[in-house]
Amino acid sequence: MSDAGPVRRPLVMGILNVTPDSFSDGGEHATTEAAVEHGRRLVAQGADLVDVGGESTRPGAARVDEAEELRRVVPVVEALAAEGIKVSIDTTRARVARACVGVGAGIVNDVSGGLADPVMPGTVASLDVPFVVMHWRAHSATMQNLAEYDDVVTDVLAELDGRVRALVGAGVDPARLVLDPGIGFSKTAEHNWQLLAALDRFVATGSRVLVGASRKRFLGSVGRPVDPATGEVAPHDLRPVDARDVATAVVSAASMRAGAWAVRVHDVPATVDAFDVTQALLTASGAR
Ligand code: PMM
Repeated sequence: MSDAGPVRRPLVMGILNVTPDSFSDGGEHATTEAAVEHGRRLVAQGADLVDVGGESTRPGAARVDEAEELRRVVPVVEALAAEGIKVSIDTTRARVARACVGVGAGIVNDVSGGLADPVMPGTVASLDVPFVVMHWRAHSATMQNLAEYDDVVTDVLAELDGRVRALVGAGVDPARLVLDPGIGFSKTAEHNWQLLAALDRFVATGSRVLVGASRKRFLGSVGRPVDPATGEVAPHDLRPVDARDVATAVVSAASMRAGAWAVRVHDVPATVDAFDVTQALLTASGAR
């Protein structure tokens, strides 16, 4: 046994999507209440922070307008923050980021890394909160047409480095930046696996690293029969979305071993379990 101290566990970021398909039964107030209640549950289950988002980024998804996004997320962020819960706001819009930080959000999580809204870099500089810079090439409607790389790990690292330079140039403190390889965004399943296998290269940049693989499609195709005609798993053969949490937890364990700062997940208990097991193993092996 070593006395080097406890193994570092990544933070657990619980996902709270405030979109009509997630909490849609009642009117506006009922939706807000249900979302806040779900946020509380995520924290009770072990989430360190709750990531509130009002716009779906599923491949092919259409955009929502800004007023609607604000209407969805601001009351939820405000209510959770008022209870002392740490909240990040998942948005590509500077005005949404500013409004949510104004009511208590402590992190801005931008899947476009500040590319989608030209005002975002300057806004983040003035808000002075941590900013998640995810690798992104285009909005959801077209992003899967852009899944082409010479070497996905090298290319994603280089494109993220470009974003970091632009953000720092706009006045953002580099210590505030968190890098995210953007699993599932303009990526094939093979690209996602290559990125996950190379997380240590992202960690080696010295920045904090966030991993968001939870329930994504590539986890639905693991171990499923490949259609010989297309070389892919047919949509009806994919593991259903709610049956991808064990696979997600395995990715969480791998992310911990690679030194990730945080993982973004829907099912918090499975990831907490995965971290407990990984911690026990690493402690027994004397690794830190
Ligand atoms: N993925 C989604 C949404 N937001 N944010 C970060 N930083 N990283 C991600 O991988 C990410 C994200 C899409 O997933 P969802 O629709 O299941 O929330």
